[in-house]
Amino acid sequence: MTATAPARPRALVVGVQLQGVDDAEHASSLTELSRLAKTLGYDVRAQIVQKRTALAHGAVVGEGKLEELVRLAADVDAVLVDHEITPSQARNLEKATGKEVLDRTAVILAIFHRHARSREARLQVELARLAYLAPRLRDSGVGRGDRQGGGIGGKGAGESHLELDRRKLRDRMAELRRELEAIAHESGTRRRRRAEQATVALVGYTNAGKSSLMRALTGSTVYVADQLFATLDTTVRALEPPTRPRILVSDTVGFIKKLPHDLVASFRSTLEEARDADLQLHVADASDPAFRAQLDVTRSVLREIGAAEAPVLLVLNKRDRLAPEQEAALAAEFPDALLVSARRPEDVSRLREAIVAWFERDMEEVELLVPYTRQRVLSEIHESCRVLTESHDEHGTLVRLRARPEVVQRLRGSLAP
Ligand SMILES: Nc1nc2c(ncn2[C@@H]2O[C@H](COP(=O)(O)OP(=O)(O)OP(=O)(O)O)[C@@H](O)[C@H]2O)c(=O)[nH]1
Ligand SMILES: [Mg+2]
Repeated sequence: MTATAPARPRALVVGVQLQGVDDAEHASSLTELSRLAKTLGYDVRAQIVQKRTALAHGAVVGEGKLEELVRLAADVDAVLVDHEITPSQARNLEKATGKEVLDRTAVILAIFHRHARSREARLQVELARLAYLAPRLRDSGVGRGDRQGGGIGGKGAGESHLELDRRKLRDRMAELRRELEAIAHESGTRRRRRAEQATVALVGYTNAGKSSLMRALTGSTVYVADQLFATLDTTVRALEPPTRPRILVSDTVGFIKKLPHDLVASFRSTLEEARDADLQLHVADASDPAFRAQLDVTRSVLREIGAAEAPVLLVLNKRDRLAPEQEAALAAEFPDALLVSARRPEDVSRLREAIVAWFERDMEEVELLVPYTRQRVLSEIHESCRVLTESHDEHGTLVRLRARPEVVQRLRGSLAP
């Protein structure tokens, strides 16, 4: 007999279409939850949609739908709801179906938990998970007495147990915040040291191709996968082939619709890389029919974290999947965007040139005399400027260079008598 791979857990995906949400938007949100489920390893067996005017207090779906849902849930291991649901709604659904119930936020948190690699990402995810858990703890007090053996203490003892849990949770969250602050302080220092350098941040919806472009632009080997939230950690690398001065590119976590607020909050320091960049490359998957809505989501998350001030270059990626007429239509609709494929080296060079040209526009061309007694400044110049010509006279080295205004200002300062 041949061994079979362990069966993947099966899931039922439940969509709730609220009034005012159109069919296309609802469908794309539901497809997205299925992809999130797949990323988490689920085999999505069925979908069910309930139209509602608003989410009722106790129940996620109406009574008629609930019957259908219970029937479909019999064949799966988990029920995934495309909405943030209340603890009591989750409990009611769990009771009715006898299956584990996860809402969209829980699914996203589980993916983040699985994909976090660096210490910072792990701490950030843990903090977000505890923040998600905290209000849910209150409601799950039922049955806690059992765990203390015999339930003799009854309700009162259960409550004190719950109090203890809550205090532990609060303490752990405070500890996590402290640790994250220390790390943020460190990376802030590192960022400030880079402040004078030209920096570009790749931002955009999850799966848009940020890491693929990062690889192509910098020759780095960051992780690329057809998964949602493949990247959680920020990577910074210099543009390749190297420019003078060098340009640093950073790749970071992507965004998604209905991104849990606590998750955004706990990833704030990771996202500061995007906030402080001189230029943001907003990458979108132009082959995804929902990419326009994804552009909006990314923009609003950037606003939320205060990172909407940086200049943006729109990069419409995956053009290899488009028909020529689709490409033409997009070029007309987004005249300022760069239409590329991370898989085409000629497109990557074009993108690289656009980045270099962008910084070039900003640069000043000046001539500086570096006295022979200050030759150390010369190596600084070679590090942070593009040297055009260099000649020597009796006073020192005369350098013609191009550099960013703040660099010129600093050099002038350090050359001042
Ligand atoms: N056809 C095609 N596929 C691409 C292109 N760019 C990226 N991909 C694929 O799209 C998927 C996602 O790419 P990533 O580079 O991991 O995307 P990302 O934006 O970093 O995603 P997250 O880290 O999850 O936010 C992978 O399967 C890539 O191979 C492209 O230009 N054309
Ligand atoms: Mg990535």
